[in-house]
Amino acid sequence: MSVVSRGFTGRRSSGPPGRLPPGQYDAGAAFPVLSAGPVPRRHLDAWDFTVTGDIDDPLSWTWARFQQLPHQDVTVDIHCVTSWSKFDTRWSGVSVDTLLGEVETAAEYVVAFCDGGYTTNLPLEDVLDGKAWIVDSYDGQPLAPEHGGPARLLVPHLYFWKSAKWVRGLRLSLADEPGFWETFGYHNYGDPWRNQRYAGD
Ligand SMILES: Nc1nc2c(c(=O)[nH]1)N[C@H]1C(S)=C(S)[C@@H](COP(=O)(O)O)O[C@H]1N2
Ligand SMILES: [Mo]
Repeated sequence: MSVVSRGFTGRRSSGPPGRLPPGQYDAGAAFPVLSAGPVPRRHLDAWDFTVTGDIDDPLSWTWARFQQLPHQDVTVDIHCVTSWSKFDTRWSGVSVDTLLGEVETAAEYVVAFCDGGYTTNLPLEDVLDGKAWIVDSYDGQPLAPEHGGPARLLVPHLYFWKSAKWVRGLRLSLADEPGFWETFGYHNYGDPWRNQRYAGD
């Protein structure tokens, strides 16, 4: 139920109440594509996913092995810093908990790295406890290349630039190292509910 009329609030308040972070609008059925460069194409035979950095023995999964890992269906809202949000996006993928389950590390941060060179940094705890996935399917279909296929990171509680497309691994580190957009003035953490768009927000 809404007390203010649609005409007064406009598109920014469309969608279920309480689901739109400050300054965001509901993109509805649209799913914009935002990429800093061309779409990298990698044959699945040449794909692997690696956990490296502060870890005694780096871990690596081929595409075939990755497919054998338990997948979860995830339905979440996503929030891009350019101000569109999208409700109830449906993904399937492997929880980062599954990938890091056996890992012993003193690291407190991770950097996601990708084909094409994109990186983004996150506190380790923000990719654990059911908060992040490596997804390889969207809306029941293999993840499209423009949206990060064959696989991307999905971290829905942070702005969508943290959800690295074409992801190839996570580097565990003791120190926080800003990634691509974080180096260019975007917020280091990026909580949409706290409007953390740019450094200093
Ligand atoms: N590798 C890579 N991942 C990326 C990006 C990128 O340019 N390269 N853009 C980020 C940004 S700013 C956003 S908003 C989302 C966009 O994802 P989409 O194109 O599937 O909507 O991907 C994020 N992940
Ligand atoms: Mo973005």
